[in-house]
Amino acid sequence: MADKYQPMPEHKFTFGLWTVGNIGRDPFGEPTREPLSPVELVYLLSEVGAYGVNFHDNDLVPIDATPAERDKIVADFKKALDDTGLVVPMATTNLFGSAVFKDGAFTSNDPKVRAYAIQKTLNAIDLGVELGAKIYVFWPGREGTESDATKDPVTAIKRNREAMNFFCEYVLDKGYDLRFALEAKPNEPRGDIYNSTTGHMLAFIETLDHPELVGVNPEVAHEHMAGLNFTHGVAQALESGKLFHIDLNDQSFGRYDQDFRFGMVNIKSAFFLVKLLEDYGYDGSRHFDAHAYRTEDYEGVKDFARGCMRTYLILKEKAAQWNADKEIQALLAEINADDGSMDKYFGAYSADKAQALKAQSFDRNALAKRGMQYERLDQLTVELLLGVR
Ligand code: GCO
Ligand code: MN
Ligand code: MN
Repeated sequence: MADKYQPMPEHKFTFGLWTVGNIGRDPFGEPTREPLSPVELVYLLSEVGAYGVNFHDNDLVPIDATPAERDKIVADFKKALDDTGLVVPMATTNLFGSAVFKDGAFTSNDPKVRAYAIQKTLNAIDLGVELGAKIYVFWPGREGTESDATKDPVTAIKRNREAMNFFCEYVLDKGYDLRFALEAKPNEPRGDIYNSTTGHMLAFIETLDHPELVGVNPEVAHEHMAGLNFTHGVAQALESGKLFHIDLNDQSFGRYDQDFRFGMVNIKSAFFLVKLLEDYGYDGSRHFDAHAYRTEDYEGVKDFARGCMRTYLILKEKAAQWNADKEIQALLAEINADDGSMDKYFGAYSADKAQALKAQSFDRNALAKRGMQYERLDQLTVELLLGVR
């Protein structure tokens, strides 16, 4: 559809090789699509108008590839990037697929597995940097337990920290222009995963040796799986300068990990998310970590990818419309009315200020009587989203 909702490079829409390359396998059924090669996926992404492509080390280079095979694969991939103009803004490590990671990677109880996981990540960082990645994601998919009899959670935190500190030093030592983004998920594939929400990750980052190199990669589905308000988590990351990357998709509350097309389930929460990102000038990738329904062929995969970007752009337009809507803005001005009489009590603490505030009298009952008009405001928002404003 040639209209104003066409993806452009400045929108920074990216997809993982594993997203459009998802072959429709689920725990109950066999794949429904033939695999495409990384090069074919680059051309598919170029056709739908994506800006960039991200990958796990083994999405691109099979885990058992020889060095010569690796070099050939990387060369072919680079050629496809050159041909299409696609870039690689982010890379990551697969620390969950191989059976060796059945008890986790950096938090595994087996020191040889922990060392192997660190080695694998060092190589994967080199690969990502070679292809131009500036953001490196850590998703602790297997860093968790089914039973807490099996692993000490404090030890797990320490192992995780030690690994992250090691990678920060590695990047500094190598002079790489690379920052890390930690992605939380509450469960799946482990019964419970450590650092289960974006909030946990933000707190963990502050305990690292180089917190300035590390931010977060929040994902819609993961916070919704935990029953949380995703926009609030993203706002916390953004406000503290830690929103390095974002995984957009959709998910019904209380379900398994669905990875649906962005905006497919909850348009209103997707709207407030897009509005937040656009209002506050988030300038990182808009990465879609989702996949097409298992019912689709590759034409359906393209419909899926186009749909993610198109919905984002429509919601971006709706956010601008909301910000320009006179009735909504007048209502907001009324809701936030401020005669300045309380200014003297806000801001930095002083003993005099505290003293004065304690002496101020408030008519609590009168204050409580004020109607906030939020019903009207939300209804106006719903009508705008439904296209009748
Ligand atoms: C999931 C995760 C992953 C990660 C990916 C990049 O639920 O499986 O979202 O898709 O985002 O491994 O680190
Ligand atoms: Mn996910
Ligand atoms: Mn993700």
